[in-house]
Amino acid sequence: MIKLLHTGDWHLGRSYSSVQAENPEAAARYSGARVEALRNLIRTAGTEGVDYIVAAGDIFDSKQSSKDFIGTVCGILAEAECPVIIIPGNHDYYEQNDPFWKKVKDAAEENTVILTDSRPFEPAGGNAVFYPCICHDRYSEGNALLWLKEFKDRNEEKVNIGIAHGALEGLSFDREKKYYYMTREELTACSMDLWLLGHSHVPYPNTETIYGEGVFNAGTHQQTDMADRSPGSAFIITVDDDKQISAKMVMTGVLHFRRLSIVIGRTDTLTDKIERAISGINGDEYSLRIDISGYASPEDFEQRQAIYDFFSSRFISFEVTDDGLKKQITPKMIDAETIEGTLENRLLKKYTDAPELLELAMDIVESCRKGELS
Ligand SMILES: [Mn+2]
Repeated sequence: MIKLLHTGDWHLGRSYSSVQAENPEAAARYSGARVEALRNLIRTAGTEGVDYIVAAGDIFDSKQSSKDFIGTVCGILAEAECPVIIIPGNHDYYEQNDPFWKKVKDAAEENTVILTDSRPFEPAGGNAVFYPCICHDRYSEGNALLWLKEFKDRNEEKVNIGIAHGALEGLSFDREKKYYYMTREELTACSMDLWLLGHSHVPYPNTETIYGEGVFNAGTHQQTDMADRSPGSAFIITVDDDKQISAKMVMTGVLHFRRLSIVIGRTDTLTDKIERAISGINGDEYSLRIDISGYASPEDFEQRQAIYDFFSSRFISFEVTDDGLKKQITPKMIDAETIEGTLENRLLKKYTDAPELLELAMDIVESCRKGELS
């Protein structure tokens, strides 16, 4: 039996430059979270007692990382009680005599195995053989599986595990097929017992019923940004002596991004409605984007920025989009626009419970006055 932790897409050193200008504090937290989540992951591997940690590429966000930062990362990996097996991805791809990866290899401790050649790696005393498929560029229309398809010398006594980085058919959005695109058919053709992939930040599979197929995409260990729907996780995968596969997901992320959408009704106050939507969400760990629509009271509508600002300090980041929020039309406003007791005044007041109809009715009244209605 072997038990391993499958991870990838750490994107360490990601600078969040687009957040930097607006909110430098948040940018620093996002960058730091990727490192913190890695510490978390190493601890989890220890608790689970895995035989290996396998990271399927995009360890570093770019090949610009400083020597100091590389040292920090290698120090964290050295804390693991088992071998950490790493392959480059398309962000940190491997070139011939690569100076960046040389720096990483120099800084790495003994337990860290950096595979940069497409050839089998058989850890001594273990029950597994790893077959890394290496990215040599940022983009590639062909994937890196070719050598393995042609490879004849599999070790049938052991568990054969393929490791690759690229877009998996049906999971990654790669319409132009330029990110080492891999079909399931191609993976199957390599006759591996298990495939450990990286690239898409979303983990796959997401249900226990398909774990047995043996194709996994790790997903990122720390949710990347608002556009990323992944939970920040890793897989603990067990292959028993009959090569039966079982797996579970473990959570490793330390920060989260969440989108909420709320609709303000006629009797709601903006503050209460937001308060209710965010209740139970720990602001120290969350960046929120709230989409607000509906009808706010005139007071709330005028004060809305101050209301948002009041909440904003409670979260790492708090963004609001309220293009769909409108100012409610009140009886007072109807009386200001029309003469009390007239037909139009009475008509409009009939709709005060239905802001959408009232808005329409108001438009009609205005159009009639201007003689625009035809
Ligand atoms: Mn990638």
